[in-house]
Amino acid sequence: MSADEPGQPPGPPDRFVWGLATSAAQIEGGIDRDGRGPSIWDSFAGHAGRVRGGHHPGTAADHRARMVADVALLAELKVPAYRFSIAWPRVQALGRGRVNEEGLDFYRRLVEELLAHDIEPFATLYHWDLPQALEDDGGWPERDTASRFGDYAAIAAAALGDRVRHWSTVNEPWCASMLGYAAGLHAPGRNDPGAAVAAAHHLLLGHGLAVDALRAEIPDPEVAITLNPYPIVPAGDSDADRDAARRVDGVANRLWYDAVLQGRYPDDVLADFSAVSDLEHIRDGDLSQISRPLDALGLNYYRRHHVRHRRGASAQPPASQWPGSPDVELVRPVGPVTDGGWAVEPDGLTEALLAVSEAYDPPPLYVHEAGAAYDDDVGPDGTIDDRARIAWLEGHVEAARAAVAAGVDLRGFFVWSYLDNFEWAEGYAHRFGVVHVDFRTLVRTPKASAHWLRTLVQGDLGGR
Ligand code: IFM
Repeated sequence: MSADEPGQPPGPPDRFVWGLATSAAQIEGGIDRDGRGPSIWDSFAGHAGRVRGGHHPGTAADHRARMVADVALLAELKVPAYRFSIAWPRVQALGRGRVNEEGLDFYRRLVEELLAHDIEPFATLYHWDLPQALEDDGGWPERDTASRFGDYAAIAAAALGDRVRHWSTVNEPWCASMLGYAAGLHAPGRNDPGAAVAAAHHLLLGHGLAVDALRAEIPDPEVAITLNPYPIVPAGDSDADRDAARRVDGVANRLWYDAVLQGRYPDDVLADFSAVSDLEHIRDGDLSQISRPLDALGLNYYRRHHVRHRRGASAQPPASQWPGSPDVELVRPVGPVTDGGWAVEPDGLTEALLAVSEAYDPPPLYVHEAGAAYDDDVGPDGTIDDRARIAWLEGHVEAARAAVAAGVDLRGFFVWSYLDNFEWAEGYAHRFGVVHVDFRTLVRTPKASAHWLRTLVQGDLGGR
Protein backbone atom coordinates (compact mmCIF):
# COMPACT_ATOMS: atom_id res chain seq x y z
CA MET A 1 0.00 0.00 0.00
CA SER A 2 1.58 3.23 -1.07
CA ALA A 3 1.70 6.05 1.46
CA ASP A 4 0.89 8.72 -1.09
CA GLU A 5 -2.40 7.28 -2.38
CA PRO A 6 -5.32 9.48 -1.38
CA GLY A 7 -7.57 7.64 1.06
CA GLN A 8 -4.68 5.81 2.67
CA PRO A 9 -3.01 6.84 5.91
CA PRO A 10 0.16 8.86 5.46
CA GLY A 11 2.15 6.17 7.28
CA PRO A 12 2.04 2.36 7.34
CA PRO A 13 -1.51 1.49 8.56
CA ASP A 14 -0.23 -0.81 11.31
CA ARG A 15 1.96 1.96 12.71
CA PHE A 16 -0.06 5.06 12.03
CA VAL A 17 -2.84 6.56 14.10
CA TRP A 18 -5.36 9.36 13.56
CA GLY A 19 -6.47 11.31 16.58
CA LEU A 20 -8.04 14.38 18.08
CA ALA A 21 -6.31 16.55 20.66
CA THR A 22 -7.26 18.83 23.55
CA SER A 23 -5.64 20.23 26.68
CA ALA A 24 -6.89 20.34 30.25
CA ALA A 25 -6.95 24.09 30.85
CA GLN A 26 -8.73 24.67 27.54
CA ILE A 27 -11.65 22.28 28.03
CA GLU A 28 -11.99 20.99 31.56
CA GLY A 29 -13.39 23.85 33.62
CA GLY A 30 -14.32 22.51 37.05
CA ILE A 31 -11.44 24.46 38.50
CA ASP A 32 -12.84 24.17 42.04
CA ARG A 33 -13.54 20.46 41.85
CA ASP A 34 -11.50 17.52 43.17
CA GLY A 35 -9.47 19.79 45.44
CA ARG A 36 -7.73 21.23 42.38
CA GLY A 37 -5.50 24.20 43.14
CA PRO A 38 -5.37 27.40 41.06
CA SER A 39 -3.25 27.46 37.93
CA ILE A 40 -1.40 30.39 36.44
CA TRP A 41 -4.08 30.61 33.75
CA ASP A 42 -6.85 30.96 36.32
CA SER A 43 -4.94 33.88 37.85
CA PHE A 44 -3.85 35.48 34.58
CA ALA A 45 -7.39 35.42 33.18
CA GLY A 46 -8.63 36.97 36.40
CA HIS A 47 -6.67 40.16 35.66
CA ALA A 48 -8.56 42.68 33.53
CA GLY A 49 -7.22 43.12 30.01
CA ARG A 50 -5.18 39.92 29.86
CA VAL A 51 -7.65 37.70 28.01
CA ARG A 52 -9.83 38.94 25.20
CA GLY A 53 -13.40 39.73 26.30
CA GLY A 54 -12.47 39.12 29.95
CA HIS A 55 -13.02 35.41 29.27
CA HIS A 56 -11.95 32.93 31.93
CA PRO A 57 -11.21 29.16 31.79
CA GLY A 58 -13.31 28.52 34.92
CA THR A 59 -15.96 26.60 33.00
CA ALA A 60 -14.36 26.27 29.57
CA ALA A 61 -16.14 23.42 27.74
CA ASP A 62 -17.13 21.88 31.10
CA HIS A 63 -15.38 18.65 30.17
CA ARG A 64 -14.64 17.87 33.84
CA ALA A 65 -18.37 17.32 34.30
CA ARG A 66 -19.18 15.98 30.83
CA MET A 67 -16.25 13.63 30.28
CA VAL A 68 -18.27 10.44 29.86
CA ALA A 69 -20.47 11.97 27.16
CA ASP A 70 -17.44 13.57 25.50
CA VAL A 71 -15.70 10.21 25.20
CA ALA A 72 -18.88 8.62 23.88
CA LEU A 73 -19.04 11.29 21.18
CA LEU A 74 -15.37 10.71 20.32
CA ALA A 75 -16.23 7.06 19.86
CA GLU A 76 -19.12 7.97 17.55
CA LEU A 77 -16.63 9.91 15.47
CA LYS A 78 -14.57 6.68 15.20
CA VAL A 79 -11.39 8.44 16.22
CA PRO A 80 -8.80 5.79 17.17
CA ALA A 81 -6.68 8.01 19.46
CA TYR A 82 -7.19 10.93 21.80
CA ARG A 83 -4.47 13.27 23.04
CA PHE A 84 -5.35 15.01 26.29
CA SER A 85 -3.33 16.73 28.99
CA ILE A 86 -3.29 16.20 32.72
CA ALA A 87 -3.74 19.32 34.85
CA TRP A 88 -0.84 19.41 37.28
CA PRO A 89 -2.85 21.51 39.82
CA ARG A 90 -5.58 18.84 39.81
CA VAL A 91 -2.97 16.23 40.75
CA GLN A 92 -1.01 18.37 43.20
CA ALA A 93 -2.90 21.48 44.24
CA LEU A 94 0.29 23.30 45.21
CA GLY A 95 2.54 21.64 42.63
CA ARG A 96 4.48 19.87 45.33
CA GLY A 97 3.81 17.55 48.26
CA ARG A 98 0.43 15.96 48.79
CA VAL A 99 -0.93 13.86 45.95
CA ASN A 100 -4.57 14.57 45.25
CA GLU A 101 -6.11 11.15 44.61
CA GLU A 102 -9.47 12.71 43.75
CA GLY A 103 -7.85 14.64 40.93
CA LEU A 104 -5.99 11.56 39.70
CA ASP A 105 -9.28 9.66 39.77
CA PHE A 106 -10.65 11.97 37.11
CA TYR A 107 -7.84 10.94 34.76
CA ARG A 108 -8.17 7.27 35.77
CA ARG A 109 -11.84 7.45 34.78
CA LEU A 110 -11.04 9.27 31.55
CA VAL A 111 -8.51 6.61 30.56
CA GLU A 112 -10.94 3.82 31.48
CA GLU A 113 -13.64 5.41 29.33
CA LEU A 114 -11.26 5.79 26.41
CA LEU A 115 -10.07 2.20 26.62
CA ALA A 116 -13.64 0.94 27.02
CA HIS A 117 -14.37 2.61 23.68
CA ASP A 118 -11.20 1.26 22.09
CA ILE A 119 -9.62 4.73 21.88
CA GLU A 120 -5.86 4.89 22.47
CA PRO A 121 -4.93 7.46 25.14
CA PHE A 122 -2.02 9.84 24.50
CA ALA A 123 -1.28 11.81 27.69
CA THR A 124 0.59 15.11 27.92
CA LEU A 125 1.95 16.09 31.33
CA TYR A 126 2.30 19.83 30.88
CA HIS A 127 0.15 21.98 28.64
CA TRP A 128 0.81 25.35 30.33
CA ASP A 129 -1.26 25.11 33.52
CA LEU A 130 1.45 25.54 36.12
CA PRO A 131 0.15 25.44 39.71
CA GLN A 132 -0.04 29.08 40.84
CA ALA A 133 1.75 28.15 44.08
CA LEU A 134 4.86 27.24 42.08
CA GLU A 135 4.67 30.51 40.17
CA ASP A 136 4.47 32.28 43.53
CA ASP A 137 7.77 30.58 44.34
CA GLY A 138 9.33 31.89 41.12
CA GLY A 139 7.82 29.65 38.43
CA TRP A 140 9.76 28.12 35.54
CA PRO A 141 12.69 30.54 35.85
CA GLU A 142 13.46 28.68 39.10
CA ARG A 143 15.32 25.38 38.90
CA ASP A 144 13.19 23.87 41.65
CA THR A 145 10.16 23.91 39.34
CA ALA A 146 11.90 21.40 37.05
CA SER A 147 12.46 19.04 40.01
CA ARG A 148 8.85 19.41 41.09
CA PHE A 149 7.80 18.57 37.53
CA GLY A 150 9.88 15.38 37.67
CA ASP A 151 8.05 14.40 40.89
CA TYR A 152 4.68 15.10 39.32
CA ALA A 153 5.61 13.02 36.26
CA ALA A 154 6.39 10.07 38.55
CA ILE A 155 3.00 10.47 40.27
CA ALA A 156 1.11 10.57 36.97
CA ALA A 157 3.06 7.62 35.60
CA ALA A 158 2.39 5.52 38.71
CA ALA A 159 -1.33 6.27 38.51
CA LEU A 160 -1.85 5.80 34.76
CA GLY A 161 1.20 4.03 33.37
CA ASP A 162 -0.38 0.59 33.43
CA ARG A 163 -2.97 1.78 30.90
CA VAL A 164 -1.35 4.71 29.09
CA ARG A 165 1.62 3.88 26.89
CA HIS A 166 1.98 7.14 24.92
CA TRP A 167 3.28 10.14 26.84
CA SER A 168 4.43 13.62 26.01
CA THR A 169 6.24 15.54 28.71
CA VAL A 170 5.85 19.21 27.77
CA ASN A 171 3.72 20.85 25.10
CA GLU A 172 5.30 23.74 23.17
CA PRO A 173 7.90 24.92 25.66
CA TRP A 174 8.59 27.89 23.37
CA CYS A 175 5.13 29.28 24.17
CA ALA A 176 5.34 28.49 27.87
CA SER A 177 8.66 30.30 28.20
CA MET A 178 8.70 33.07 25.60
CA LEU A 179 5.01 34.06 25.49
CA GLY A 180 4.63 33.61 29.23
CA TYR A 181 7.80 35.20 30.59
CA ALA A 182 9.17 37.48 27.82
CA ALA A 183 6.16 38.76 25.91
CA GLY A 184 3.69 38.68 28.80
CA LEU A 185 0.99 37.57 26.36
CA HIS A 186 0.41 34.26 28.12
CA ALA A 187 0.35 33.33 31.79
CA PRO A 188 2.03 34.23 34.03
CA GLY A 189 2.25 37.47 32.03
CA ARG A 190 5.80 38.55 32.80
CA ASN A 191 7.90 40.83 30.59
CA ASP A 192 11.36 39.64 31.54
CA PRO A 193 13.44 38.15 28.69
CA GLY A 194 16.11 36.90 31.12
CA ALA A 195 13.46 35.01 33.08
CA ALA A 196 12.16 33.55 29.80
CA VAL A 197 15.62 32.21 28.94
CA ALA A 198 15.87 30.51 32.34
CA ALA A 199 12.29 29.24 32.00
CA ALA A 200 13.14 27.65 28.63
CA HIS A 201 16.06 25.80 30.20
CA HIS A 202 14.06 24.61 33.20
CA LEU A 203 11.16 23.45 31.03
CA LEU A 204 13.68 21.34 29.13
CA LEU A 205 15.29 20.13 32.33
CA GLY A 206 11.84 19.23 33.67
CA HIS A 207 11.22 17.35 30.43
CA GLY A 208 14.44 15.34 30.90
CA LEU A 209 13.57 14.52 34.51
CA ALA A 210 10.08 13.48 33.43
CA VAL A 211 11.54 11.15 30.78
CA ASP A 212 13.45 9.29 33.50
CA ALA A 213 10.42 9.27 35.80
CA LEU A 214 8.17 7.80 33.09
CA ARG A 215 10.71 5.12 32.22
CA ALA A 216 11.20 4.22 35.88
CA GLU A 217 7.48 3.60 36.36
CA ILE A 218 6.32 2.19 33.02
CA PRO A 219 7.77 -0.97 31.44
CA ASP A 220 7.50 -0.03 27.75
CA PRO A 221 6.44 3.59 27.42
CA GLU A 222 6.53 5.67 24.27
CA VAL A 223 7.96 8.94 25.57
CA ALA A 224 7.94 12.16 23.55
CA ILE A 225 8.13 15.91 23.89
CA THR A 226 5.86 18.13 21.81
CA LEU A 227 7.53 21.05 20.00
CA ASN A 228 6.06 23.68 17.71
CA PRO A 229 8.54 24.29 14.90
CA TYR A 230 8.03 27.13 12.45
CA PRO A 231 9.65 27.14 9.03
CA ILE A 232 11.22 30.60 8.87
CA VAL A 233 11.13 32.87 5.83
CA PRO A 234 13.07 36.16 5.78
CA ALA A 235 10.55 38.76 4.56
CA GLY A 236 13.27 40.84 2.90
CA ASP A 237 16.78 40.27 1.61
CA SER A 238 18.74 42.73 3.70
CA ASP A 239 21.39 41.42 6.07
CA ALA A 240 19.25 42.70 8.93
CA ASP A 241 16.24 40.68 7.71
CA ARG A 242 18.37 37.57 7.32
CA ASP A 243 19.78 38.03 10.80
CA ALA A 244 16.27 38.51 12.21
CA ALA A 245 15.30 35.22 10.53
CA ARG A 246 18.36 33.50 12.02
CA ARG A 247 17.41 34.72 15.49
CA VAL A 248 13.80 33.59 15.20
CA ASP A 249 14.86 30.22 13.77
CA GLY A 250 17.29 29.91 16.68
CA VAL A 251 14.80 30.47 19.45
CA ALA A 252 11.76 28.87 17.79
CA ASN A 253 13.41 25.78 16.30
CA ARG A 254 17.10 25.06 16.80
CA LEU A 255 17.18 25.78 20.54
CA TRP A 256 14.73 22.93 21.23
CA TYR A 257 15.87 20.46 18.61
CA ASP A 258 19.55 20.86 19.41
CA ALA A 259 18.99 20.53 23.16
CA VAL A 260 16.60 17.56 23.06
CA LEU A 261 18.08 15.64 20.12
CA GLN A 262 21.77 16.58 20.37
CA GLY A 263 22.38 17.61 23.97
CA ARG A 264 23.69 21.09 23.10
CA TYR A 265 22.50 24.63 22.71
CA PRO A 266 23.28 26.46 19.45
CA ASP A 267 26.21 28.86 19.95
CA ASP A 268 24.48 31.75 18.19
CA VAL A 269 21.37 31.38 20.35
CA LEU A 270 23.46 31.38 23.52
CA ALA A 271 25.23 34.49 22.23
CA ASP A 272 21.86 36.19 21.63
CA PHE A 273 20.62 35.10 25.06
CA SER A 274 23.71 36.46 26.80
CA ALA A 275 22.38 39.97 26.11
CA VAL A 276 19.63 39.33 28.66
CA SER A 277 20.95 36.51 30.86
CA ASP A 278 24.19 35.47 32.54
CA LEU A 279 23.20 31.88 31.64
CA GLU A 280 24.31 30.67 35.04
CA HIS A 281 21.18 28.59 35.34
CA ILE A 282 22.73 26.11 32.86
CA ARG A 283 24.70 23.62 34.96
CA ASP A 284 27.04 20.76 34.13
CA GLY A 285 25.07 17.65 33.30
CA ASP A 286 21.84 19.46 32.47
CA LEU A 287 22.12 18.91 28.74
CA SER A 288 22.69 15.22 29.17
CA GLN A 289 19.50 15.09 31.27
CA ILE A 290 17.65 17.13 28.65
CA SER A 291 18.74 14.89 25.77
CA ARG A 292 17.62 11.55 27.16
CA PRO A 293 16.74 9.31 24.20
CA LEU A 294 13.11 9.63 23.14
CA ASP A 295 10.76 7.11 21.55
CA ALA A 296 8.88 9.72 19.56
CA LEU A 297 8.81 13.43 18.83
CA GLY A 298 5.56 15.37 18.60
CA LEU A 299 5.36 18.40 16.30
CA ASN A 300 2.57 20.96 16.27
CA TYR A 301 2.15 22.87 13.05
CA TYR A 302 -0.03 25.85 12.21
CA ARG A 303 1.95 28.17 9.90
CA ARG A 304 5.35 29.54 8.93
CA HIS A 305 6.94 32.66 10.39
CA HIS A 306 7.75 35.42 7.88
CA VAL A 307 10.27 37.60 9.63
CA ARG A 308 11.74 41.01 9.12
CA HIS A 309 13.96 43.42 10.97
CA ARG A 310 12.08 46.37 12.41
CA ARG A 311 13.60 49.81 12.81
CA GLY A 312 12.73 51.86 15.87
CA ALA A 313 10.91 50.62 18.95
CA SER A 314 7.45 51.86 19.86
CA ALA A 315 6.22 52.47 23.41
CA GLN A 316 3.43 49.96 22.92
CA PRO A 317 4.85 46.77 21.33
CA PRO A 318 2.78 45.73 18.29
CA ALA A 319 1.20 42.27 18.33
CA SER A 320 3.54 41.33 15.48
CA GLN A 321 6.66 41.91 17.58
CA TRP A 322 8.75 38.81 18.23
CA PRO A 323 8.69 38.07 21.99
CA GLY A 324 11.43 39.91 23.80
CA SER A 325 12.90 41.35 20.56
CA PRO A 326 11.66 44.88 19.79
CA ASP A 327 13.64 44.92 16.52
CA VAL A 328 12.12 41.75 15.03
CA GLU A 329 8.62 41.43 13.68
CA LEU A 330 6.45 38.86 11.99
CA VAL A 331 4.70 39.87 8.79
CA ARG A 332 1.63 38.33 7.23
CA PRO A 333 2.39 36.85 3.81
CA VAL A 334 0.18 37.44 0.79
CA GLY A 335 -2.44 34.69 0.52
CA PRO A 336 -5.28 33.12 2.46
CA VAL A 337 -5.50 33.35 6.23
CA THR A 338 -7.75 31.64 8.76
CA ASP A 339 -10.31 33.68 10.68
CA GLY A 340 -7.70 33.67 13.45
CA GLY A 341 -5.44 35.62 11.07
CA TRP A 342 -2.84 32.89 10.54
CA ALA A 343 -1.55 32.28 7.02
CA VAL A 344 -2.71 29.03 5.43
CA GLU A 345 0.53 27.34 4.35
CA PRO A 346 0.13 23.57 4.21
CA ASP A 347 3.45 23.00 2.45
CA GLY A 348 5.08 24.47 5.57
CA LEU A 349 4.09 21.24 7.32
CA THR A 350 5.94 19.15 4.74
CA GLU A 351 8.88 21.50 5.18
CA ALA A 352 8.85 21.25 8.98
CA LEU A 353 8.67 17.44 8.94
CA LEU A 354 11.46 17.19 6.38
CA ALA A 355 13.62 19.79 8.10
CA VAL A 356 13.84 17.93 11.40
CA SER A 357 14.22 14.57 9.65
CA GLU A 358 17.07 15.81 7.48
CA ALA A 359 18.99 17.98 9.95
CA TYR A 360 18.69 15.67 12.97
CA ASP A 361 18.26 11.98 13.53
CA PRO A 362 14.91 12.16 15.28
CA PRO A 363 12.84 9.30 16.65
CA PRO A 364 9.55 8.59 14.84
CA LEU A 365 7.44 11.71 14.44
CA TYR A 366 3.84 12.52 15.22
CA VAL A 367 1.87 15.59 14.23
CA HIS A 368 0.53 16.17 17.73
CA GLU A 369 -1.52 19.17 16.63
CA ALA A 370 -2.66 20.75 13.38
CA GLY A 371 -5.83 22.74 12.98
CA ALA A 372 -7.41 26.07 12.17
CA ALA A 373 -9.58 28.73 13.80
CA TYR A 374 -12.65 29.68 11.80
CA ASP A 375 -15.75 31.59 12.96
CA ASP A 376 -18.29 28.87 12.40
CA ASP A 377 -21.87 29.85 11.63
CA VAL A 378 -24.55 27.65 13.03
CA GLY A 379 -27.10 27.16 10.25
CA PRO A 380 -30.86 27.54 10.77
CA ASP A 381 -31.10 23.74 11.01
CA GLY A 382 -28.38 23.66 13.67
CA THR A 383 -25.69 22.21 11.40
CA ILE A 384 -22.24 23.75 11.00
CA ASP A 385 -20.82 23.60 7.52
CA ASP A 386 -17.18 24.43 8.25
CA ARG A 387 -15.88 23.76 4.78
CA ALA A 388 -12.96 26.18 5.25
CA ARG A 389 -11.68 24.02 8.13
CA ILE A 390 -12.13 20.87 6.03
CA ALA A 391 -10.11 22.45 3.21
CA TRP A 392 -7.40 23.44 5.72
CA LEU A 393 -7.25 19.91 7.11
CA GLU A 394 -7.27 18.27 3.67
CA GLY A 395 -4.34 20.43 2.64
CA HIS A 396 -2.38 19.59 5.75
CA VAL A 397 -3.08 15.86 5.57
CA GLU A 398 -1.81 15.94 1.99
CA ALA A 399 1.25 17.84 3.21
CA ALA A 400 1.89 15.08 5.75
CA ARG A 401 1.52 12.48 2.99
CA ALA A 402 4.07 14.37 0.91
CA ALA A 403 6.53 14.28 3.79
CA VAL A 404 6.04 10.53 4.22
CA ALA A 405 6.48 10.00 0.48
CA ALA A 406 9.80 11.86 0.85
CA GLY A 407 10.94 9.50 3.60
CA VAL A 408 9.68 10.96 6.90
CA ASP A 409 8.78 8.36 9.54
CA LEU A 410 5.40 9.74 10.63
CA ARG A 411 3.35 7.67 13.07
CA GLY A 412 0.27 9.77 13.66
CA PHE A 413 -1.73 12.91 12.97
CA PHE A 414 -3.83 14.59 15.66
CA VAL A 415 -6.26 17.28 14.63
CA TRP A 416 -6.44 20.30 16.91
CA SER A 417 -8.95 20.29 18.34
CA TYR A 418 -11.73 17.93 19.39
CA LEU A 419 -13.86 20.67 21.01
CA ASP A 420 -14.08 24.43 20.65
CA ASN A 421 -12.21 25.64 23.69
CA PHE A 422 -10.51 28.37 25.69
CA GLU A 423 -7.93 29.65 23.22
CA TRP A 424 -5.64 31.22 25.82
CA ALA A 425 -5.32 35.01 25.45
CA GLU A 426 -7.97 34.91 22.70
CA GLY A 427 -10.53 33.53 25.15
CA TYR A 428 -13.45 31.81 23.43
CA ALA A 429 -13.18 33.99 20.32
CA HIS A 430 -11.17 31.52 18.21
CA ARG A 431 -12.86 28.23 17.49
CA PHE A 432 -10.54 25.34 16.60
CA GLY A 433 -12.88 22.41 17.32
CA VAL A 434 -14.31 19.88 14.91
CA VAL A 435 -17.11 19.77 17.47
CA HIS A 436 -18.90 23.04 18.14
CA VAL A 437 -19.47 24.07 21.75
CA ASP A 438 -22.19 26.60 22.56
CA PHE A 439 -20.50 28.34 25.47
CA ARG A 440 -23.86 29.43 26.93
CA THR A 441 -25.55 26.03 26.96
CA LEU A 442 -22.39 23.90 26.61
CA VAL A 443 -24.20 21.78 24.01
CA ARG A 444 -21.86 19.96 21.61
CA THR A 445 -22.59 19.72 17.88
CA PRO A 446 -20.24 17.89 15.52
CA LYS A 447 -19.32 20.16 12.61
CA ALA A 448 -19.03 18.99 9.01
CA SER A 449 -15.27 18.62 9.70
CA ALA A 450 -16.02 15.99 12.36
CA HIS A 451 -17.98 13.98 9.79
CA TRP A 452 -15.18 14.50 7.27
CA LEU A 453 -12.67 13.20 9.79
CA ARG A 454 -14.79 10.13 10.54
CA THR A 455 -14.93 9.31 6.84
CA LEU A 456 -11.19 9.81 6.47
CA VAL A 457 -10.40 7.61 9.42
CA GLN A 458 -12.82 4.87 8.42
CA GLY A 459 -11.55 4.86 4.86
CA ASP A 460 -8.01 4.61 6.03
CA LEU A 461 -8.57 2.02 8.69
CA GLY A 462 -10.95 -0.22 6.81
CA GLY A 463 -14.05 0.85 8.68
CA ARG A 464 -12.85 0.39 12.23
O1 IFM B 1 -4.76 26.08 21.34
C1 IFM B 1 -3.39 25.98 21.09
C2 IFM B 1 -2.81 24.81 21.84
O2 IFM B 1 -3.04 24.90 23.21
C3 IFM B 1 -1.31 24.75 21.63
N1 IFM B 1 -1.00 24.77 20.23
C4 IFM B 1 -1.61 25.79 19.43
C5 IFM B 1 -3.11 25.81 19.64
C6 IFM B 1 -3.76 26.90 18.77
O3 IFM B 1 -3.28 28.15 19.15
